[in-house]
Amino acid sequence: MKVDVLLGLQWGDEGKGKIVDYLAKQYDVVARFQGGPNAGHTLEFDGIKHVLHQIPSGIFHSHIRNIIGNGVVLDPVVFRREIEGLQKYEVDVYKNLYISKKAQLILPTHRLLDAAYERVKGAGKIGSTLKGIGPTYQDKIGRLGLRVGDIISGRFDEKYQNLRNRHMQILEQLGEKPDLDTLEKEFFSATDFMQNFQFVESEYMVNDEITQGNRILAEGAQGSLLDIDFGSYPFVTSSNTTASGACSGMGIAPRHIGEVFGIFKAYCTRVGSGPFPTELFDADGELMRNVGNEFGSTTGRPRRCGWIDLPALKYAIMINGVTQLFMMKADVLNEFEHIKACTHYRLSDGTETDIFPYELTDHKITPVYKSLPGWNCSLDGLTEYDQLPMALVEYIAFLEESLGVPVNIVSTGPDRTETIIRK
Ligand code: 2SA
Ligand code: MG
Repeated sequence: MKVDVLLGLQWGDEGKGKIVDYLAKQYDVVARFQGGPNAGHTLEFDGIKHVLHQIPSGIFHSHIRNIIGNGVVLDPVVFRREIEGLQKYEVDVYKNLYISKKAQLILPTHRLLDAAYERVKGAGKIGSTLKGIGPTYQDKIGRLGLRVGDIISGRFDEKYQNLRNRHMQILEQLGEKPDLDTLEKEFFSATDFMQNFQFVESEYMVNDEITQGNRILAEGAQGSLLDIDFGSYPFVTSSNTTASGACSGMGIAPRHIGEVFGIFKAYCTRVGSGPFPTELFDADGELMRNVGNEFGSTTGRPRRCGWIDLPALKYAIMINGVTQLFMMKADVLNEFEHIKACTHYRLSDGTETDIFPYELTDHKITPVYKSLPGWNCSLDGLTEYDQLPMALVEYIAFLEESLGVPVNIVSTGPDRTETIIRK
């Protein structure tokens, strides 16, 4: 059996959580392979909205084994809070959740460093979620990090003190003298709590599942344009959010990858700083934000909104090898007379390109738009693709032609049931 990968193709918040939850019935395993508590995956069913940060979105299905892979950076304190939040829902987290021993731990001082680095950057700040993601991956690559397996190594305290002291020196250089007492109590109580869970060699587990013919879904977090290598650097997150991250973040070989599902919104959003060529600063952008409830599900920050960006999408499709597209939040555009799609960028020297530029910020990029008629009606209650309004079908046909990949799912609302499969 192959491992299918599900990824966001924009700057995150495309609706990955909803689709993982929707597709979960077809899988035996759901695994996260990168990111950490910066993610906010929203699932809605039975009138309740759930937001998951580090726990895979298959957790509400009792038949699914959920794995937090080695590529994840895990904050024990956030983990504990998430588990406690799930306890009222009859979710068997002790049985169905597995944590890689090789996942990196986010320390309280990683969070403090994240904030300090952002402060020092001033106007050039990344707009980080301040969850400690960047500093934790820095320590991973710097070969300094602590891993989940260290919690039970017998030398956890010593390893913790070494890294914490190092962090305190840096914080001091940056003019900070934090009091860690409360934070550390909370941290150690959370790492104790974590010991109730199954720590595994997740690479063995995943490969055994493959050998046994079980179906695995790798759940990406953030979006392709936030990828550390291919995103709008330096305004990116610190992990590989693209398909190759699923191999390194779970320990599976490229030949085991099957379908690559690319999730995108019918428009585009971004939270945090950095270039966003199709961003709207007018009433249209405001309408998208309000109708689409475009506020960060981790931080509550208002998300920047704009039209769909085809050069950026094509780039993400290429990097990921996307085999199927899923279009999310079509209903958010119900009220628009016209829908715009950016087909090219016009650069400051007047040339037009559909290549995603090396430095988006170096150019004064003007998006070149194609305008299409809006559908201007509600999508409530529609369950079949052939019930969709003609203008929406034409918008999808235009996207497929431009992007060269079929759109196989259209989401018409946040609830599990508001999902149309194209047969
Ligand atoms: P970080 O925290 O170091 O990874 O931030 C670096 C950049 O990555 C962006 N980023 C995100 N963008 C969209 N959604 C994310 N998750 C949350 C959500 C965000 C929230 O689902 O809404 O609640 O604000 C996410 N996580 C990281 C971030 O904005 C920086 O631009
Ligand atoms: Mg999100």
